[in-house]
Amino acid sequence: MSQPFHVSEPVAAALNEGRPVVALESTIISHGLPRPRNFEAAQEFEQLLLDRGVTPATIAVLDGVPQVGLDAEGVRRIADEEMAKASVRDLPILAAAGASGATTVAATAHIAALAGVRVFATGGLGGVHRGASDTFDESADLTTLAVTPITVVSAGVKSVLDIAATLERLETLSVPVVGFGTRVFPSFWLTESDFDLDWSVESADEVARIMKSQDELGHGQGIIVANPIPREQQWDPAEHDRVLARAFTAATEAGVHGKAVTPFLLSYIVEASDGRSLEVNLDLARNNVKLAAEIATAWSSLSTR
Ligand code: PSU
Ligand code: MN
Repeated sequence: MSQPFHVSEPVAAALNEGRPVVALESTIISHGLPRPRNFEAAQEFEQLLLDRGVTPATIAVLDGVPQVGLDAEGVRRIADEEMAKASVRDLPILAAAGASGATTVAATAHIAALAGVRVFATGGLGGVHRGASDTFDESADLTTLAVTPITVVSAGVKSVLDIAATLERLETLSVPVVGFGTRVFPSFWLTESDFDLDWSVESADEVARIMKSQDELGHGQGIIVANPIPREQQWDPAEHDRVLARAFTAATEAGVHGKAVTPFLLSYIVEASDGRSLEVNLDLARNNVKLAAEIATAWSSLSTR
């Protein structure tokens, strides 16, 4: 029977030979970054991996088929076309309709795991939104990582979220969270949040060993590696706080809800900061891609030994 998803030739070869592969999401390209920087970013993230001997597997649904690894035309499509923001629940609907979608962290993780990809780099995970006790708005990124064996490198979660509630939910869902070189959970544009982590790791090898132990002892959940942006690259905290306060007011006034909330806040914040938040967003994403390359390389040596 043919597979319900398509694995590109370079990704299939790398997986077969046990060489390192890193998954990349497409919602950040399609709905998280403005054009034309989004296209440059998508190409750059892939190139950062290639430069490190790692095969990129950018994931998206094109014409109904989940793709694991895009060719140049596929990368152009996720950057240029208007396509749906697709979480896990949207996948069968897009497939049946033959429609395209940019995959969130949740959908990317799900498809990557189906194909056997074990490491994934993103900017920031989704999480529990502020006010969730009224709106119930919690990203499916969290519940998906509870049942999906993939290691996600992320600069924590966006400070527009309720970080404390997000960490509590990850505890309930039994998703391990380790800080890379830190015991303080990062907050996306900022190196630190107000919240501490129980565990930190100092090397990519250590992450690979946790992955191996989890395969033996875990219940098939993911692992979050929280990778803070270096302090000298973080956004100015005072401007960050000012702009976020305005973004919340704007979102309330515009009445946005559901899956439109995250793209609305991100694009508002880019505009209101004159693009300064965008530069930090790109820096932290590059930083995560580079660390994911190291982890995938360590994983490939450990698992083929
Ligand atoms: N964080 C970013 N940029 C993004 C996202 C997160 O810095 O574009 C995207 C990711 O794809 C994540 C999604 O999975 O937002 C979460 O959306 P929601 O809150 O609707 O689940
Ligand atoms: Mn939501």
